[in-house]
Amino acid sequence: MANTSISLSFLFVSALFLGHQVLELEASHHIFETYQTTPKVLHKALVNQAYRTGYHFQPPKHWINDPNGPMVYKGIYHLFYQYNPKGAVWGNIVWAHSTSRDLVNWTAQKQAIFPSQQQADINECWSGSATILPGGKPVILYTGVDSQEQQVQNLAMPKNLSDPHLTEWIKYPKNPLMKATPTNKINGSAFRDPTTAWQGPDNVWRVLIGSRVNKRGLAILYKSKDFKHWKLGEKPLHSAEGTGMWECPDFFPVKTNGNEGLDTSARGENVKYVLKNSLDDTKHDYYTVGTYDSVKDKYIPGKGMIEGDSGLRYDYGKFYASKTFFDSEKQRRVLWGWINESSSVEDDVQKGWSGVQAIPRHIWLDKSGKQLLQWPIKEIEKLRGNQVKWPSRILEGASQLEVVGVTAGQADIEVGFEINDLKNLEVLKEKQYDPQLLCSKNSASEKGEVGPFGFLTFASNDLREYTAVFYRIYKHQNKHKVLLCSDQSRSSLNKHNDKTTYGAFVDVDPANEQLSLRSLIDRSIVESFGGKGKAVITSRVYPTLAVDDQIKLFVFNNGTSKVKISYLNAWSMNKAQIN
Ligand code: DQQ
Repeated sequence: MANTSISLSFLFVSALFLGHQVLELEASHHIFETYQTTPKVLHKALVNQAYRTGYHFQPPKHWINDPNGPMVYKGIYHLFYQYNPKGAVWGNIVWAHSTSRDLVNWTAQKQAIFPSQQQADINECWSGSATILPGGKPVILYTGVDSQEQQVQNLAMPKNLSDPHLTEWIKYPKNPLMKATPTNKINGSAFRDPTTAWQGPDNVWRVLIGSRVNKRGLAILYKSKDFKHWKLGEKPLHSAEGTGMWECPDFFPVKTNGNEGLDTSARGENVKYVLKNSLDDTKHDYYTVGTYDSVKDKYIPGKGMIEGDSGLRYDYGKFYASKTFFDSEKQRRVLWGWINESSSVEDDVQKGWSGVQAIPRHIWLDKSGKQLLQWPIKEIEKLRGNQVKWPSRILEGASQLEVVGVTAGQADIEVGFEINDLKNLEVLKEKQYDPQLLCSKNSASEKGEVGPFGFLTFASNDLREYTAVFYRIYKHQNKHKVLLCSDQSRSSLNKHNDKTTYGAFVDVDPANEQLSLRSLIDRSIVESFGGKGKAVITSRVYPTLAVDDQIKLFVFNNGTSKVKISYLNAWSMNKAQIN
């Protein structure tokens, strides 16, 4: 009997997959052949759907993934992104392009880079980065998939430098510039996503390409004097065993004092380096902070830095294939990342779209030197509309207060929590804990001592649906340990959504400082910034009851101890003009 049910379910699964013609491909995405073209009927009314975000970047329809080549040129911000012009699933990938004056409102431009060169990118045009050459001329290095399905690196240049929107791009006729050969030991199906290039003290350009050898992730180094002839470095800049394929590496200097950004080629005394890799196996972006020897071309992560999934992450929720750029207009480094979907492929096809870009974040080194801080770019605040402000008040144990007066489904909320009594904390006895696991075991509905307290976002009237973002404070090895969770377990009655609960430890001591929590809520997205940007969690949720004007927002405390709200500011967010 047991055997029969196993084989029946096996048959069912195979049929499902064959029905939709799913092909696996070593490029981090599935190909759903049947869905490569969205039926015409679905093209109608895609923009006004309830779940479409109001101020996150997204084209009117179809699939998007990685942000590519972000930069600022003559005062105009450029965002390119991986795009399927034909459907709401991954495939037919080109570089779509939009421009903006403020990183908030965007105008669509024509496709910038699309397959055209047989030996270089005839199959697809994958991720890459922009570099501003001396004299201010931008160029792009990107991965092409050639006629042999090999990943190669190519160069594209703007056609007309006097056009600040850089609408037309021409490809270097001698592409590809870097490729796998019988002698260089590079695996042409694991060789992609060039970084922004930087110049060393010898004025030679360097660039990194993501790769792997078996389970070891690699950042392959190439060097060039003229940006056209590239030579493979003697060794990768860095590698780490057990991390798998490194996609979309990003390597940049950060100041050890202050939140100003640095040009990617900057060097100096008060500078550390960040290496970020996107792990194809787990779809997480992790980073280390370390030092870079620009003569030996070696990156060394700082003491205690952990490589891989359990290391530091930009975001502990849905956020992948990210990329930073130096914003020379505002002297800051800005981070872009792709928020991948939690809906099923069938739902994506129905909606007619999939994926958005996270709100760009200002990113800099914390004064501890041990981690980065992130904060939504200041410009997003110009979308703030109606404001609600609470005087300081006590949030009793087992209570919840509704935040009335803002559009709960499209809002920006920030609260400061003070905890005066830290005597009765729950104790964590093991040496180490996985924060995500801890959050899934102790969801928002599990009563605690100090916490869970935080927000119930996308809450339905009857609280059958909500996405809870909350803190819970523990004692661990005689220290206070602050856990930030985003609990999706009750986010939707739709069984087909990914409702993984996320978690992160936040390096703050509630005995000495307030615990701040800011969430950007946008129709199906919650981006939450804990500890003033020390830990960030992004969630994508598709409620069935908490939709449009049925969405409610609460501040809640499900712990025994009371918590003081020292401030609460919330705003309704206006819609941005996007594409
Ligand atoms: N997406 C691109 C690749 C990259 C992956 C293809 C990461 O270049 O490695 O769309 O999401």
